[in-house]
Amino acid sequence: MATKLFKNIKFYNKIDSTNLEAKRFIKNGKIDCNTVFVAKTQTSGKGRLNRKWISENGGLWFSLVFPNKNFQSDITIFTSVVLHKVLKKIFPDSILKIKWPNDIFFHNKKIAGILGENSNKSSIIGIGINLNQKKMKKDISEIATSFFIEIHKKINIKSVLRDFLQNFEDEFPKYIEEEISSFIKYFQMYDYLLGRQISVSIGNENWQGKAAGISKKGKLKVEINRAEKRFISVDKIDLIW
Ligand code: BT5
Repeated sequence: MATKLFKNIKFYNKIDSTNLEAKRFIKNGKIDCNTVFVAKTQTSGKGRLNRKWISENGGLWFSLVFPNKNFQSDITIFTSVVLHKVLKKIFPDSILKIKWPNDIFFHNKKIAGILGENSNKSSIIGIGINLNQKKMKKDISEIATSFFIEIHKKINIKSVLRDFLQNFEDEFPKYIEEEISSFIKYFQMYDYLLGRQISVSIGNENWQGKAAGISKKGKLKVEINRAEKRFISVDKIDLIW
């Protein structure tokens, strides 16, 4: 399972959160190469802004850890492009879109999410994919789905991880050399928000307008009263139906 880029893979049956475990390893100086932490279940999975990430058996929950490396926030966009490519290859007929900056959507439901964090001069990219769960927990069943729910096929979780790590490794040099600009075209083909009326929130502030794609630097473009506003990171994006 290890690759040239990810030399060390650590498996857990149950852990609070693979991102938290990665942070503990970094803090204690126990990591000296790029490492992947994978868990079958997480008891305290994290979303962005400390939101809860439900991580039951059947999903793929893992974190990529790059010691002594600080990525920019567009690493989550790069990761969502890689993840989309991998999932699209495995499920060629499914309608998968990327919701800026860190979600994969199946029709109108979230099927995967990404959490990028910098900690102690290191980078952690946490990835959660709903694969074989037969149903989603009640509190997220309206907004989330799994591949099993959608296509009624059991998926080999380890082979999804293997594919993902290999694809990440293959595309990574391009990201390092050219940053996110060379992935914009791909992103735009599968942009979930493009052309939709959206509401963007940061803290107590809120903007409403039409999603107009992403910039060369990976910022979200929103058309508000005929002017364009660009966002580098936001707390929440909702569709206005
Ligand atoms: C994310 O946050 O989408 C980032 C998710 C990252 C999870 C991975 S799993 C491995 C690693 N270890 C961790 O502890 N985390 C990472 P955000 O955009 O803030 O979305 C969070 C929101 O998604 C929640 O508030 C729920 O509404 C919804 N949600 C929770 N669990 C979900 C699930 N399993 N599938 C889809 N949506 C979910």
